[in-house]
Amino acid sequence: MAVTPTSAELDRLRIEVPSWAYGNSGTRFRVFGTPGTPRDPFEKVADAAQVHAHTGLAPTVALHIPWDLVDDWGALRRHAEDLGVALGTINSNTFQDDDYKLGSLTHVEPRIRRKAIDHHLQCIDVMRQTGSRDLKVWLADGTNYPGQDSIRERQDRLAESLAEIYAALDDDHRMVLEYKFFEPAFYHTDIPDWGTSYVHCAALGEQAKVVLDTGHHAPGTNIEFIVAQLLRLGKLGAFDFNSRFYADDDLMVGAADPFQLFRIVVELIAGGGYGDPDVQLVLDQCHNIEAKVPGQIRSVLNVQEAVAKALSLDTAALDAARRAGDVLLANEVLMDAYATDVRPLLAEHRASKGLPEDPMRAFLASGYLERIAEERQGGVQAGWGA
Ligand code: AOS
Ligand code: ZN
Ligand code: ZN
Repeated sequence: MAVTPTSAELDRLRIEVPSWAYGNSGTRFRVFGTPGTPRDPFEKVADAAQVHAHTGLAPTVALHIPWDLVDDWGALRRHAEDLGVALGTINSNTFQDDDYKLGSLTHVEPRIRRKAIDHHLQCIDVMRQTGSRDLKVWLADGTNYPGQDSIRERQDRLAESLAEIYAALDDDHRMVLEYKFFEPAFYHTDIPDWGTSYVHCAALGEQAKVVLDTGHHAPGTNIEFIVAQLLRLGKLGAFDFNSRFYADDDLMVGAADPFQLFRIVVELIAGGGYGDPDVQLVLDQCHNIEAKVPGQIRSVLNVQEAVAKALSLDTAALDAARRAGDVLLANEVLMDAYATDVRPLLAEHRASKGLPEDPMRAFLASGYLERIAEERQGGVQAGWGA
């Protein structure tokens, strides 16, 4: 009872990959090195380009300031273009400086807020040089203890700081505001949920949208509901895809719960967000123990599989079952789509585009990993804990 997705439908998938996924990362216990780790942003972009070359799915690379600071943005941009990709979202960072221990855009001291705002203005300047559309703001701001600071005043300061940054955006820029329910703050977080992000985005204006990171909710949260709601409101700006078992695990998307990923994509399609450039799909992952480039290839393929399954949904049959109040049939129609083995279809689709039928095997056979292990010595950490 499933339908077959068309090639044109499959072709609408675009996934942005994060520069930090190619650097070494780890936990607070240990950062394991990987042979061939990039030593600079140019090498990170080169690794990202391998993902696109083998899958045809990842044409842009998200950058992180200051982790990816370079002297010559034009050179990085040309380097990306020469390798067949483009520079994407610019991520700010106000969480790795002693000044930000008690907050950044929400900090009680005007001097620290000024510094955090200026950092975002610097990011906007970088966007002008990289040709990026989106400024992604994720804040570690929050408190650890009841009474530590005024929750309400922090919201007011946040609104004021965001307004100043928003006012500096060019007309073709967007601010995408990410929420996270806890960590590193453990008592309260200043943007803990989609509602708070939405409230600030709505106050800022049309160019501000919410970022939904799939690892940033309490266990058991119905994420597809949030997707449906934000799409209804025209405020879903981007996804950070990853998967989690416990907290913000940043594991490969689709690894922990492929059924949840499918359900999210079903709502994305139903709400008109699939293939809409205004709803940017981005990976936000850290490959702690697996090789980075294959980890990214696996991730984009997992998203592609979820999309192909969701596109296999017989929406006419589902609609009829819903109208008839046939609970069991509606559920069966949905599960039929999920149970569809889309791998042969995707292999055929790739071949028709001149791509390898099995991108993972093709990449592993290409010798790229061996080459970078030889050429690159002393690669860098992704930035976490750096
Ligand atoms: C942090 O938990 C978030 O997921 C952010 O998206 C963060 O900006 C990203 O992980 C890299 O800095
Ligand atoms: Zn994220
Ligand atoms: Zn996160």
